[in-house]
Amino acid sequence: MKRDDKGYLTYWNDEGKIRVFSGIQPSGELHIGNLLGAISNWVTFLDDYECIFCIVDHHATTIEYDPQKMPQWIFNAAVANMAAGLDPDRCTLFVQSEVPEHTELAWIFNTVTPYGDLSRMTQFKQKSEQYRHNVNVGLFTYPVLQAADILLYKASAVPVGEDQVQHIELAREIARGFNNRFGEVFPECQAHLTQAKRIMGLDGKNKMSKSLGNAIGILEPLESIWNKLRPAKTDERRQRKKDPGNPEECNIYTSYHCYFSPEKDLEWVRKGCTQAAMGCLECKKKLLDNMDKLLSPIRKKAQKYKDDPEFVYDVLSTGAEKARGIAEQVTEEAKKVMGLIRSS
Ligand code: AQP
Repeated sequence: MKRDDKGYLTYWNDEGKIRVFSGIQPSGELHIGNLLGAISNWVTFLDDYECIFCIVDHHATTIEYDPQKMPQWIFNAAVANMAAGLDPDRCTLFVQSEVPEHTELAWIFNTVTPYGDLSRMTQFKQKSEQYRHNVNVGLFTYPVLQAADILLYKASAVPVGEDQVQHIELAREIARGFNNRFGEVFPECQAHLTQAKRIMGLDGKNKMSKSLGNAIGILEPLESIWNKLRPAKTDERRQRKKDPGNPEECNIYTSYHCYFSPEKDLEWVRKGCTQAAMGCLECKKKLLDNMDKLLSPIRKKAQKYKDDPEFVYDVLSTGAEKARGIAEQVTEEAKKVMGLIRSS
């Protein structure tokens, strides 16, 4: 390990590549926020980095869920990730609970994480409000497990959406805490954001989230997307068709940017909206067309994977085996410096 040009302790593998790690929860159908804020960004790392991506099922159990549905969510998450461009030949894709070292390292990190740091985490505050009837310890220590997920692979680069930046900063502090106390084992990981770092939900108020009922699924049929988009909130000034609106304050217009809409479409909305020359429904229909251009190739690819579940499970097993190979070595290294394994 050595310091990068920004001064962060960084790990390069034997081929001189930086390791990338990121995870996604199988807590429901993956949505456009996950696609544009995370997966599309992950794909850009495939060629130049050693990439490890994980379906983090232990994280998804920190909220109430239906155990009957979990296997399907996990399968669907794998399908959506691969269909969105995570080529299994160019990355490691696996399920977190198939590599037990994640939870072992999380316990180790619990002992070097200050309680005060964890209680400052915004996501914990939000989730403990959202799930008042089930504020479990796992929800509180979620960022410690996340630090273990990343550092178990000595990953230095972590592509995430904006909501996760605070957790990645904490993971870096945990690495420093461990290294200072026991010796240099873990890199100082850094978050890498996409342009679409916070996709808003259809309510126009909150970030798009699986659990807030404001999301559009990556694999959702077009008709169902339209049923959600049609009543979605627009700029309040455009309550009546003849009132001019302010596109910059409209969630529908700002969403246009996310679907790689051509400049001519943006211009069409700006003009039509400010001059009250078109209705919100017309604007939403064009948005639906643009969404379909982005999503229909992904849906087609996903169908192929759904028709071949054996292939999907094979990718996940191979991924878990590869991940375990690294995870076992790094855990052993950490335990040795902690005096938990005799160093021969
Ligand atoms: N709306 C979003 N905009 C941009 N990025 C997003 N991400 C999630 N929502 C948005 C990014 O997707 C990655 C995986 O997220 P996750 O599924 O593990 O957890 P999450 O952020 O908690 O997603 P949800 O949908 O909000 O899940 P629930 O409702 O179950 O809590 C992360 O990199 C995240 O930043």
